[in-house]
Amino acid sequence: MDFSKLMFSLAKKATALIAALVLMVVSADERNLPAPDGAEVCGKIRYVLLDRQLTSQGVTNDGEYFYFSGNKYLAKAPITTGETEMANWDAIPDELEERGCNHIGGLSYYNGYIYAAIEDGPDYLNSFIALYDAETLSFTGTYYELPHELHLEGVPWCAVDVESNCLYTAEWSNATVLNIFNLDDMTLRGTLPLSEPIDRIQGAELYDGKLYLSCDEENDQKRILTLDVETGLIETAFTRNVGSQFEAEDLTITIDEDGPIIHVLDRGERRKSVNLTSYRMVP
Ligand SMILES: [Ca+2]
Repeated sequence: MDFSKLMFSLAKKATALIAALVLMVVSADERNLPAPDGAEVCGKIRYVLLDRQLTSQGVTNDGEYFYFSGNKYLAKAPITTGETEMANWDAIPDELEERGCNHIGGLSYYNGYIYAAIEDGPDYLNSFIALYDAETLSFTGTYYELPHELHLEGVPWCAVDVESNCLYTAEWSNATVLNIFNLDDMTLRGTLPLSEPIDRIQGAELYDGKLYLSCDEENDQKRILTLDVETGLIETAFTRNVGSQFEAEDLTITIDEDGPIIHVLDRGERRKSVNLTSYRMVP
């Protein structure tokens, strides 16, 4: 083995060792988290070090891969292992960076594309949906500007509805309506009044006629809400009890023979990990 290969192999081993140590610390730190109400935890993946940067904001899936976003990054990991195996470290296109964009938020997969919500915090004057090739994670060249008057605090998430051929967004703070855009050209189809305002929603995905919403409440509950896309009715699906030391981020849903599994990202500032926790709802 030549010297550079030896150094690379040593560096990889050292990184794996550090990751194992960090994982041990964060796992021990989470021992006493309370159980959720209305759901059971059926899996948890912890991401640390570089993987934590890649996975800290958005998540979606195509049945085979999870797709993640960090502030400026995209990554993918097989659902079976959860191990990141491809990344785009410069995912915000130049034309959107020139408009001040610095944050890729929630993701939604459809038909070979990742639909990504991109915004320009802290000004929040420019909100976009950008399309990425799910196979390569590269930007397709297609993006759409969203109306500012419906996104006064940016666009934290988006969710595709295949059946209705549309994409949903909402305001981040105290949203009173759901925004509905035609998927083909992102023109506004309309807005749906909600049965009650929803606050601090960080991510969403559609399952069986309802949007499941990840709510970053400023308490320990971090509920998952449902929004009926026909009626606008808001209900609590289950309560995660994750703790306020985590920031709830995006979610995604997979389906197996026993029904839906809801996978939710949480970003721990103090705990130095991003967790993807999988829940199965119980009656
Ligand atoms: Ca999502």
